[in-house]
Amino acid sequence: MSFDLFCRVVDNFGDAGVCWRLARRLAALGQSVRLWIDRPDVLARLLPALDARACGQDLEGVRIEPWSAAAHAVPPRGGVVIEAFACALPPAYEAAMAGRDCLWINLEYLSAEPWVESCHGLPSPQANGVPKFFYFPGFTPATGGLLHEPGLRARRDAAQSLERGRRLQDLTGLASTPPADALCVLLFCYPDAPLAGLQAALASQDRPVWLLAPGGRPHAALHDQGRLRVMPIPFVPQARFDELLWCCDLNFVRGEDSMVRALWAGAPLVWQVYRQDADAHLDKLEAWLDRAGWPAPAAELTRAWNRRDDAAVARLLPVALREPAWSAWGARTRAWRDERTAQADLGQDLLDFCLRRRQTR
Ligand code: TRH
Repeated sequence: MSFDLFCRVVDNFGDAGVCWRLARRLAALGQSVRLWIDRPDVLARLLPALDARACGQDLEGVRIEPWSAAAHAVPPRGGVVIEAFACALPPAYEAAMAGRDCLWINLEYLSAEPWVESCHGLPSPQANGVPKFFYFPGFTPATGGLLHEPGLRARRDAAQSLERGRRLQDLTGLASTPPADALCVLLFCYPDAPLAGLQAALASQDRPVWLLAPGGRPHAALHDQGRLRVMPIPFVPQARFDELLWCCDLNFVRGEDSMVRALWAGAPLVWQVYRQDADAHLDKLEAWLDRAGWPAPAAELTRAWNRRDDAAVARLLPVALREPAWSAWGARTRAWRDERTAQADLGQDLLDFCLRRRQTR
């Protein structure tokens, strides 16, 4: 099938990151895919081979086009148009869909909330008569699932059989490598995270701690202290982001895409949810924690991290890092990962969904 995937960047890297991952996945499943994006410059941070000023480029089996070119584009006859995160299609393109027998998918943001199951797959009748459906990613078989590429586990296991210091150096260009007994922590968070609390907690550890901060200078609250080393590292291409997670014992991640990838990595993770109006993100966080099933110190730490409570983070992180909480946190993360990877991945599930809709017409 032919897919046209439309993406507008609202903020940060997540919109581009999820759309690019889905586009690649559909292409890997043998589909013909065009990705229309309003901020190729943001995608180029994740995909350095992309020339953000080019008018159309083929990369990894996907045709990447600037949003502006969609005004004159013809929708694929009998194909699928994915409107990511309710981005609103270009009006001329939308008008042309009716005569081209298209299927229209509204791809929603990921949420662990239970209501997602009852909305996934619902039709959304349109004035122009084009069949449109809601498609919700999620954490249960009654949702659209999560993006998960075949062979990921084997790649992770192969990488982790190699010495960690070498892998880190190869990824980041760091001159030195962490001691074998170091706790390696990745820090990918929003600027308002409670970093003073993190600093206090990590500096109090009686073992070496390496805090890896991608993308430029870390916040002034973070500095070498005691056995803590703060290591600024480059922002790595998305294709190698998993490898960075696989190097770390604990991953602080934010938004949707890095959270899912940290789950696949299987090490304990702390998630900072993207803030929304009226604190709607806190409901999302609680629903996610319900499914995560963390031991209490890890769940409380995650809440404190999202409340931006420095004192609580300084108190709770050392508890979560101590036994028996630490082993329980790791075991539960791996169990949750294994449950979720047993489910069909979002790319395959979306393709099957579209094929079924085509057959029932
Ligand atoms: O950048 P984000 O905060 O994006 C957010 C969220 O997706 C949020 O839910 C959404 O509503 C908002 O944008 C508009 O977090 P996210 O989703 O984890 O995306 C980050 C991407 O950056 C992800 O694809 C991983 C990638 N990345 C790299 O490729 N290299 C790196 O070095 C790092 C740190 C991240």
